[in-house]
Formats: sequence, C-alpha cells, structure tokens
Amino acid sequence: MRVTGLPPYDPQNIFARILRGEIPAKAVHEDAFALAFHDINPQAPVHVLVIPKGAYVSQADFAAHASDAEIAGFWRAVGHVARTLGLEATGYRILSNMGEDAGQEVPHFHVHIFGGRRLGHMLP
Ligand code: IU
Repeated sequence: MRVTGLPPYDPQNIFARILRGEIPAKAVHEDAFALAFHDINPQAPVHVLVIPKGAYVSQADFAAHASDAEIAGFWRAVGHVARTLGLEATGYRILSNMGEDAGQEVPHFHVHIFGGRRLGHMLP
C-alpha cells in the first residue's frame, strides 16, 4: 500500500526511463541498489542525483516500503558517490524534494548532491 497522499508510481517517469536505459544520462555510479548521474540542469559545480533502482515515488514511499537492504544500499551509494566525487574534504549538501509544497518534479525518489563551491544558506 502506498503512503496516503502520494500518487501511484508512474513507470513512464523520466528517471524510470533512465533506469531502463531508454534515455541517456551521464552516470557517475551504478550498483545493485542505486544509480547516480549528473543533473541535466546543474545548480552547483557538482550536482548529482542518486536514485534507487526500485519504484518509489518519494522519500516517504521509500522509507515506508523499501526493504532494509534497499535503504542501506541506497544511502551507502549516496556516501560513496560524494566520496568518489571528492566532496568529503570540503563538504556538500544532500536534499530531497517530497511532494507538491517542495516542488518535486520527477515522481521517482531522488537525492540531490550539491558541492564544489561554498553553498548558499539552506533555508527556503
Ligand atoms: P526535483 O527534486 O524533482 O525538483 O528535481 C528534479 C531534478 O531532475 C531537477 O534538478 C532536474 O534538473 C533534473 N532532471 C534531470 O536531471 N534530467 C531530466 O531529464 C529531467 C530532470 I525532466
């Protein structure tokens, strides 16, 4: 059962199509649980998206319905990507938009990784 208030997962969303290889993406990492690729419209010198391989609409859906192995694998991939992009020394930001008020555009759970410069204040 899906979390109340969330749309059902749309298998035609753009990140599902990237996962199926129907649309190209500049991948930086892939493993059993996650795919990471450069955002098409970067907001920082480094702007990478990390998405789980499973079909989850958002963080709420992922946290409620993914297995422990999927959750652990996904977040380890986020850490691995930040490390391999060389962001650990200087720092970085992770962000996930959930639903309408946050302006989530793509209905497949994703985490943004921003880095490569001193970032602006985090408040909306
Ligand atoms: P949001 O958290 O759902 O608002 O972010 C969606 C991101 O996906 C946004 O930063 C877009 O630039 C990015 N993106 C992309 O990388 N490739 C695409 O084909 C599309 C969106 I559509």
